[in-house]
Amino acid sequence: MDQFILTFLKNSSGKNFQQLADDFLLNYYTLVSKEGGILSTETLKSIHNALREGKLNDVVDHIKDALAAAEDSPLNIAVIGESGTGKSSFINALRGLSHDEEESAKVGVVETTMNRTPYQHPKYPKVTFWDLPGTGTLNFLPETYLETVGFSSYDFFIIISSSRFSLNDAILAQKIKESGKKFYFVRTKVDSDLYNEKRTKPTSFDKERVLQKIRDYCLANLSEIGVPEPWVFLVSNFDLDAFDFFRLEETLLKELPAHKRHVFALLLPNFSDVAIDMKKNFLKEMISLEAVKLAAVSFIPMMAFVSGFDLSRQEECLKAYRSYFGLDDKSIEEIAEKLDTSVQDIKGCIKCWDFWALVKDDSITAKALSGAESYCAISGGPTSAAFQFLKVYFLRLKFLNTVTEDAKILLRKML
Ligand SMILES: Nc1nc2c(ncn2[C@@H]2O[C@H](COP(=O)(O)OP(=O)(O)O)[C@@H](O)[C@H]2O)c(=O)[nH]1
Ligand SMILES: [Mg+2]
Repeated sequence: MDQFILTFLKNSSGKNFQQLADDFLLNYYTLVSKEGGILSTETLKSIHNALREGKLNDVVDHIKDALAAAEDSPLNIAVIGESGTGKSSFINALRGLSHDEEESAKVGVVETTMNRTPYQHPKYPKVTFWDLPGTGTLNFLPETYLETVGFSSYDFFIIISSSRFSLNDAILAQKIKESGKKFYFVRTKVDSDLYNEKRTKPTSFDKERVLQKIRDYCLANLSEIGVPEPWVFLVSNFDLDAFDFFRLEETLLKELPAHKRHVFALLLPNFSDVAIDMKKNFLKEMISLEAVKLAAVSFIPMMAFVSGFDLSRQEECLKAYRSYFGLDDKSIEEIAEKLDTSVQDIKGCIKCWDFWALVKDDSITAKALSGAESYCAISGGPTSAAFQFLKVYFLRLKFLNTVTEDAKILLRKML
């Protein structure tokens, strides 16, 4: 998006809005991954139209609304399954918590409650996982189950089993579908199936064949009980990087409404380079859209542009990025403990803790200055405002790149 923003700034009067609008679309598509970004097709169309017609006020409003919706959307995820299937473990894995942490869902506890239990995400209070009782109880009444658990409040449902899915699961899936919501089948404990298979058939053991067998079995089981075109994801709650966990995340991202994708992407655990990059893409999109918005604002008379380069806000931003990628104080302490080394040692291998080194990067200043100069040569506006805005933009991209590179470094150390 860099080039688009600089070009946008360069052509003030005599702007070719048609060209800008088309370039915006092209740039946007290269920015977001195939799962889509935070702009819905309709919003994207509205921004494109507003740009084409040179209605910069509308461009600003559409982007502002989209950014606010992405940041403020609550997400409620329902997890249904019998006791013992790995629901609590699955919820903890998604919340990035190990089982022994205080806020984690208790693992290995046989539930007696018929009620739903909420688990808030420790970093994103708008995200709640709901542990819902399984369908295997005598009290399960498909007609009233969804009403009882308050189905309308969930964004989607995950139905978990560590063996066969039951007829009740199929009935429930059908009801969920009728209510217009999405459901996904997750088959847990795949690691232990592999382990058992290897122990019993050490010579003929073939990992891929065993996985295929489990997958085929689940699909046959689901279609036998009447779920049309079932989707099932094989996971191990102990090893998210293995099996279908990432595919599950990609699918959920793709199927969520655009404004909910950002918060879902942020909560994804950093278990692999691709998972880190996926999260990074969403943050990059936020930075870029904010910059496009400000570029548009800069051409609107009387509209407040940027008010100085606020260091403490940049520091807050870096801190937030560190937290998103598990590089905050608490996480670093945990990593140091796991690796049996000191916090200092860990911080010494990464760059994202040196705020001043990042802020003082001369290449950022040079890029911002050159962009601002060409803007001001044409618009006659104050160089300083454009410079500050571009500096923040390039700096945030730099923060993001640094934090994600660091996250990958530590991930490799942990493996
Ligand atoms: N091998 C393996 N064990 C798991 C997995 N998920 C959960 N478990 C174990 O299964 C047991 C029940 O897990 P829990 O999360 O309490 O299930 P819940 O009753 O459905 O909440 C515990 O001993 C977990 O450690 C998994 O993916 N693989
Ligand atoms: Mg449980």
